[in-house]
Amino acid sequence: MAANAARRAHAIDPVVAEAALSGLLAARKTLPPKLFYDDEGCRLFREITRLPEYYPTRTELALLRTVAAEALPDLPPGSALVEYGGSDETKALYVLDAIPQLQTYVPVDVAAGALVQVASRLHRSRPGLAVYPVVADFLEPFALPRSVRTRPLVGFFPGSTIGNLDPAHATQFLSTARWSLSDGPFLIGVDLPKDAAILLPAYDDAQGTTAAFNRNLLHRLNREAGADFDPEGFTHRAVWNARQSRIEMHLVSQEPQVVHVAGHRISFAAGETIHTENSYKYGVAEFAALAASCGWASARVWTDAEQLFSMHLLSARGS
Ligand code: AVJ
Repeated sequence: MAANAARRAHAIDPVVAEAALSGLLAARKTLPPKLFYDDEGCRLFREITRLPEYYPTRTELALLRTVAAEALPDLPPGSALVEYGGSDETKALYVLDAIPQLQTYVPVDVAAGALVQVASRLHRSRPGLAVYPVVADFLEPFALPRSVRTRPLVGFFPGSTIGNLDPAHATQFLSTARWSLSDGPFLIGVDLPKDAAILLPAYDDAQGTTAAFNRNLLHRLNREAGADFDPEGFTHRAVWNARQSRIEMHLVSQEPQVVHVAGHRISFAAGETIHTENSYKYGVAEFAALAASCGWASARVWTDAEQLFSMHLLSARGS
């Protein structure tokens, strides 16, 4: 039994190892942000959303009250809400509770454990709601359950998660989503560019929760990818890259060190970084132009009074 337990503790998840290695073996080291969201990462992210410095979640929630009441008055009954990255139903409930034509909810996420919890919570709190969780990387094309495919669909992508994609991949995502949603309307939350004095603390909070969230990547690779990182040998760094209108997160190696990941030897110079996340910020006109290049019209846009965050209602052009 002890031997089994030991073997389990060192088991390598090939999907995680492969996702990590493709970035760590490159000349400029990166890790994909989707690796943030294991159980501990999801917990730390929820903690981030409650930080005083992290304005996006609370601003978007306030915005959603208005958006949900105004956005989709003519939606046909029997429509389904498809949420990209639906590992937490809080935001979707604003929409579902305000729009009675939506009796079906399809959260799509890679975090299978979180989806199980979403489904069981909703089963208790909204017994009339049909929930069809889909475990998938929503950046790739995925199949919707048969019983959902025939319904009118509404897309929902809150949180400015689209900011994780560089503009080329965002374009690809928006084009694919138009097809997955069969040209149904798409509500999407987009963080706005703003003063670095607001942006930087949001990604480098006083409590160190964002630093812990960033470092959890290394703990996760130790747990799941046969790695031997010393997570304390790396520090969290957030940078506002104004030219590319994005926040970057990095893990900075504090000294020269050698790390092993799934049998590969990876060496770090002192000060060398692993680039772990981009969070692109788009102005209203800028995002409307990006959407337009993918066949979407920004039919309506809501922003808060301080111009911190935006929500676009996209509708397929020519439909
Ligand atoms: C979930 C991608 C929208 O970019 O603000 C929060 C993730 N990273 N703090 C963001 C995140 C650091 C978040 N998104």
